[in-house]
Amino acid sequence: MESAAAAGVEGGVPGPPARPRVLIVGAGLAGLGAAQRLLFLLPHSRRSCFDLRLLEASGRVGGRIRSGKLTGDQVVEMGAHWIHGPSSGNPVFRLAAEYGLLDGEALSEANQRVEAGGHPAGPSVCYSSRGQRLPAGLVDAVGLLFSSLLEEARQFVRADRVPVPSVGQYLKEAIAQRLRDGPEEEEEEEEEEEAKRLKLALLSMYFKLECCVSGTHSMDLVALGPFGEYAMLPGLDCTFPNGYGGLTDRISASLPKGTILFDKPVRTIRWGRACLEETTGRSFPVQVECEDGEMLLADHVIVTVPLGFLKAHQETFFSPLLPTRKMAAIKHLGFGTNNKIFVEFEQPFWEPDCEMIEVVWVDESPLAEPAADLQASWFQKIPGFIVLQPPERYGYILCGFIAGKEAEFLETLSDTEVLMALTQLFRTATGNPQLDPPKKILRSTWHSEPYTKGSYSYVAVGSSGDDIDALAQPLPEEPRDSKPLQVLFAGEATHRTFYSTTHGALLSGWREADRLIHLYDLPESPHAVL
Ligand code: 6YU
Repeated sequence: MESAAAAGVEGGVPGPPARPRVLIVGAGLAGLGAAQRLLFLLPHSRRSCFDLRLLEASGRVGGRIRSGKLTGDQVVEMGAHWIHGPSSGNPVFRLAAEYGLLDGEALSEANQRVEAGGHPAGPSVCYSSRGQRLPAGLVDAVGLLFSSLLEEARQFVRADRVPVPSVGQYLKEAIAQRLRDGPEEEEEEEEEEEAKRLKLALLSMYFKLECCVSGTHSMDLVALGPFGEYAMLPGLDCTFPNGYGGLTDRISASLPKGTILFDKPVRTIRWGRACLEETTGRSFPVQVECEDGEMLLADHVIVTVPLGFLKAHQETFFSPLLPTRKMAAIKHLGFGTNNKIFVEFEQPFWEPDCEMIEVVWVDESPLAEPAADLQASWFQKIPGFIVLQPPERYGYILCGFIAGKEAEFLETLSDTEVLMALTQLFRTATGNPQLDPPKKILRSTWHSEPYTKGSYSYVAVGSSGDDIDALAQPLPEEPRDSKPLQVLFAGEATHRTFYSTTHGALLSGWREADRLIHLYDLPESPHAVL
């Protein structure tokens, strides 16, 4: 193992200790977290132990944390929305609390103790495509059934074998079985059929909601065995009153000026070959080639680019290619699209305390093939809309979620086309053909973002948590004769139990920073928030 002092001896000539040079690719939460941990290792020292820079392809920090403005001062989240499980075990919650970014309710002990199972709860209204409100009792009962089936699906994490490969297949078989086991009295047959159809339509809506949660086109793509590995923390999901972006802005502001190089996309990471730097006489095992042609040398590179980017560019992003096991992990893990559509109304058509508006298409069933004509039916994939609360802060804004191919198709449409389709949807759902159209629209296009190419990762059929661990393994795999930890991997998709979340991203950045800290035998220090 190399020590920090040894790193300062170049070519046998002792000089001032040369600090290990670290490049971090990507200034999302994983990259920023790693930088902060490495730079503030010695909180009272002005000189950091590492010579560190962050290379960010875009002109801003935050990556998939992106707060935007629809109109006026209201902040809306184009990417991450909630702190999932805001309680002491969640590092994003702790950091946000330390920075004073959360409101009193989110910080309260009571909020932290709620076991909500990962989903925000609150008063909601559910409309059917026949323009009627569905009875809350029925909606809740079907919701409970769906949650209990999901919970069953999570239990296979402890099983040796799975009955079917995907969560979707498991849920559908369980639903079909329940239908077969249902009451059979003939005189109630017709009524039963109608009730059954409505329940299936409601279940279909819950499937779509779950696609948004998992960031996938279909639950048929989500692997059953590892589904229960995703870990949920206690606490009722909370938001940042002034925007999630406050968190990454604060971390970024704590870093020394000039640490982050913006508009600096990396083209290729060349590893495993020593390269001499003439100006210093130092030899570096990694060369990072940027899109602008600049070549930067480093002892260590922490790669935090999204899995979607790796899927699209892994053939050219690394030279030599990644080991086969890692390439397979990148190929097999899932990375889907979840988009948001914000619409602002002059007047609300919902009750003041309503937090969620769901829409159920009465002819749908999770047991039937989904509609194939995206142009005609993409908007039916939207399971519902969150009402941004409170109205004193936001006015009347709804945030629709949509996942999968329909979310990607949405990115090809103009704002006017989307507004027209949504106006029709709201009129159909409320049964009010005169309902005024929304006055403004703002939406995300995560699939088209060249440095993201989707929203977040999931464990797809054909992959497992072992693939996540393989992705997280640093290179070279067996550093017998070469320098260790040349390329390290962080980012949400590298966290086995918290993938797809901001806390998974932050923890992965800290994990890789700690790898380097241990390599140089540096003292463990509590991470300093400045
Ligand atoms: C959460 C939430 N949330 C909604 C939507 C999205 C996401 N997430 P980054 O991408 O941030 O940074 C990488 C940087 O690298 C970036 O800046 C690039 O520009 C740069 N880069 C790329 N290529 C480069 C190159 N070549 N050169 C240089 N730089 C380059 N998470 O906790 N709460 O409410 C949501 C949501 C629409 C898109 C979310 C949520 C996910 C997080 O946003 C995401 O994980 C982190 O921000 C990623 O940080 P990072 O640093 O890794 O990458 C059972 C089971 C189910 C599992 N799922 C459970 C549900 C959890 C998901 N949550 C729900 C969704 C919402 C609403």
